[in-house]
Amino acid sequence: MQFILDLFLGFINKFLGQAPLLLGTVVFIGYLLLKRKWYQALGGFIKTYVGFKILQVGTTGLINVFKPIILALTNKFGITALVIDPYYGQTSATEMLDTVNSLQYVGYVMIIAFVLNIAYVALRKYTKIRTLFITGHIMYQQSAVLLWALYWVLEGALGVAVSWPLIIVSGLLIGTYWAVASNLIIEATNEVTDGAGFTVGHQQMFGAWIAYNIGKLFKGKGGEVENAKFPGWLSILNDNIVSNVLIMTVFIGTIMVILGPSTFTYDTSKYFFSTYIFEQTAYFAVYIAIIQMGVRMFVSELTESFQGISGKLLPGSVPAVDCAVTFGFAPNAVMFGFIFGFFGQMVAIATLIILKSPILIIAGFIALFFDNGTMAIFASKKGGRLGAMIVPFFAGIIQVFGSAWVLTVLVDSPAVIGWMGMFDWATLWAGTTLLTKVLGIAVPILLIPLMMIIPQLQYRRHKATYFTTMRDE
Ligand code: ASC
Repeated sequence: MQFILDLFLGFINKFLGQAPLLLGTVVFIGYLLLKRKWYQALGGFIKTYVGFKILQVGTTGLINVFKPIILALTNKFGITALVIDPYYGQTSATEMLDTVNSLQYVGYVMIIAFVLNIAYVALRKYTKIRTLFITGHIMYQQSAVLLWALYWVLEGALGVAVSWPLIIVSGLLIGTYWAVASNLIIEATNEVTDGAGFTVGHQQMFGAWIAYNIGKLFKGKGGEVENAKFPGWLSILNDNIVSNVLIMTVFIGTIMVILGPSTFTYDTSKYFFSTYIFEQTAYFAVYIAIIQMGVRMFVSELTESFQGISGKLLPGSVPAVDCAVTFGFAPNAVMFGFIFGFFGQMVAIATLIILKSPILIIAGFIALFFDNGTMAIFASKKGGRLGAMIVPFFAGIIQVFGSAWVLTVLVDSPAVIGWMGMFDWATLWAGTTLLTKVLGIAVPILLIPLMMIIPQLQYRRHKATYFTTMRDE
């Protein structure tokens, strides 16, 4: 009896308790349910496992280059510098959860959320939800960051693994957000994309909805966005690697210069201080590229096995996909978003420095480009150039202040190097985390039925055409 119990517990801890093995198993079972051959299922298992391991090489690397710089800054000036970028948020989350042997629960949160989203669509007569969130890397990222944030403010002091009630609440909450927010933005996305038949499933869905509605206020007042001319060199910012290195060189490079060469140990026979700085800042892009490669590898397996299943269950649901899919419809607006969001973030960061905030925010490429780019597209649909300038500018300010605020309660968790920074995360999720710290788990629990009111209100406004956006009806 004892032997069987040990075997069972061993399986739970050493197999299902290990994130890459757990996710690999999910993919394996998914493929078998889809009636793939056993060797294809095995291939999926291996790709998922290896992808996850590659991801971990990237997150460890990112922490290793960044932590010494933050520590030096803290020791010298008592300031903690943190980056607002999804991969820094994700890395903080997974590394922290790993210290309490809870990394695998991110997979559970994601599965609970996805199953809930499927159930909402299946029951659409009652829930009024038409959309299925399928942006896999964002699903993983958000599951990880929400679990970390709620765990840290509710249970972190105990130093033990994440509790089951919290895993379940986090899953139900994030799944409700995926469904409700992507459903909210369907009509606006249809307008922005000339009816391309998808909606946005990303990190600024409420932000894009707000941007679209604020844009209406400027209707007819601003010029056209798409006939604006930009200088050619701006196009280099479209490249992830180039922009990551440039932004980090500006921000981290400045910090390293202020700290001075004596703070760092490097081989002076091989480096000038400047080339050492450039190597360090280039490493940020290196590790982000590695993280993205790993995530893409396991997420593409997960989505294939998930989607096969959901596709069979839910023909015609509207897919919620990456915000970048909208960029082709308004490329100039994206540039407006990047530039004015950058100005907004600079104003906010300067304010933090002037006010001697103990938390210094470092701008990250993804929030600047993808978040503000998306909001500029939605704002400019009705609001033209004026919308595309004003909305991202204020969004930039909010991204910095909201993130700095939530980081005040997360900064003591081990391995923290940043927060998402994306609009919904600097507002809704920052607020949820802060309120949960004060009022407890009732906050995330109550948020679930509260969010479910939104699709009901939407449905009331145009009952006759509401479901015709579904592609099978
Ligand atoms: C994110 C994230 C990315 C980008 C990408 C934009 O939030 O994690 O990799 O935005 O989805 O296309």
